[in-house]
Amino acid sequence: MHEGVVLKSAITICLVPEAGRGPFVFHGGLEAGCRAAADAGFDGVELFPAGADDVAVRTVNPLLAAHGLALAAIGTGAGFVKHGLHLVHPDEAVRRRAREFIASIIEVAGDLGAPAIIGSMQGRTTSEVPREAALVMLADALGELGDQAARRGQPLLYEPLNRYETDLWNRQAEAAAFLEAHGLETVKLLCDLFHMNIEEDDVAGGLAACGRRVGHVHWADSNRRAMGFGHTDPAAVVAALRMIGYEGWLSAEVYPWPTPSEAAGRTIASLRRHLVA
Ligand code: LER
Ligand code: MN
Repeated sequence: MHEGVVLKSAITICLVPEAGRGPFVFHGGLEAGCRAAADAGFDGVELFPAGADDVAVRTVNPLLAAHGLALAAIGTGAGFVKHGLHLVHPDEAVRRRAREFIASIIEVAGDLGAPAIIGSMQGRTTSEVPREAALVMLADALGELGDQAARRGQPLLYEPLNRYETDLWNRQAEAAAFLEAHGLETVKLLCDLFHMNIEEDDVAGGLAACGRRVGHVHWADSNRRAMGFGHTDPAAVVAALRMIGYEGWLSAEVYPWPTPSEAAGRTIASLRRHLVA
């Protein structure tokens, strides 16, 4: 869909009933999601599975091949949504299970040639684990899990979230500086335009400031609807991504509003308009 450019289009498929109201376009199973993604013209899909043992993940390859799709990334957030796990939890046993949950998805994702995402699994501070201690835990976990991902030939994607979802890192450049300071070379940033609209002074400027650290983009408008239904300026975003030489996915992590197919169509329309020079 975008000859001559190296940005690729993806759309989200959620396989977790507990996240049925989450910002994912397709919720009706893997097969239907892949078919709809291909019909709408996407290059790939991003999956939000129940875990590494989710049978859908184990059987995704033939479906991808049948529909001419690639796998963009796999989310790990079901560990938080379904099991209450996160990486800075006060209970050491819960933190360990959080790492194990993510590690198992990194392995499956590695088999499938895709990166894993740490978004809500980063967690947030508590009275028992204040921010300074939480950041030590986060750096340690990102180091170990990032090295595991690198052994599978993939980056680990770390996603700053808006202030209502985490108080660890909300802004891209600050997260990039944290990764630099800890020598976390195997970790890349997932820049979600919805979170950035809340937290950054300037969305395009926030992307430009992160340069080679940008590893994945969630292509969402300011209101978490498909690009074109809010007030983000996609042209400025694409210009910033081209300026830093980003070569990767623009993945629609948006509400299925007003319908999944209209969200998909609006997303593809925004990409065609801004990616094809
Ligand atoms: C995950 O990619 C994300 O952006 C979160 O806001 C979902 O809760
Ligand atoms: Mn996101």
